[in-house]
Amino acid sequence: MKTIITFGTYDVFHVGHLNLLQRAAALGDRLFVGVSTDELNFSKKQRYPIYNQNDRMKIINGLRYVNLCFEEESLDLKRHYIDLYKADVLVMGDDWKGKFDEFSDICEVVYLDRTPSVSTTQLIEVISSSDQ
Ligand code: C2G
Repeated sequence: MKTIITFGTYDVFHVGHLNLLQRAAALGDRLFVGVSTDELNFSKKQRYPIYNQNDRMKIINGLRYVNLCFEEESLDLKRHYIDLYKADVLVMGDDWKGKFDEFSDICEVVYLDRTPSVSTTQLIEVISSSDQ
């Protein structure tokens, strides 16, 4: 049984997120997803996500590619989560390229190409400007 683990915020869920999760799931037998908490986002960006963590987790949990979804409470706990869930492969989008190579002593680390031309930040800008 090959377990894949990945992490993200998945705010204003879009096709780039789905592509990443679909391709991550295809690398193994089951996919576990750490969804960053609202507090973790606030501490990183000084703002809360548009969708709260319960809704973001509900969306991720509802996807056919995802077998388990858990709260990522701190960016510094990745090693702990990889151990806890006995993950064989850590997958991240290539905006994180090289950032998680330190975990290659306990699992395989794979960076997948991001989907071009779609991002939560850009969606928020488009939606808020069409509001005026
Ligand atoms: N992604 C992608 N293509 C896009 C946008 C995002 O492949 N156009 C991927 C990202 O590379 C990431 C995943 O979708 O692997 C989730 O993206 P974010 O929600 O932006 O995650 P992020 O805030 O970068 O993760 O420990 C990491 C943290 O949880 C933060």
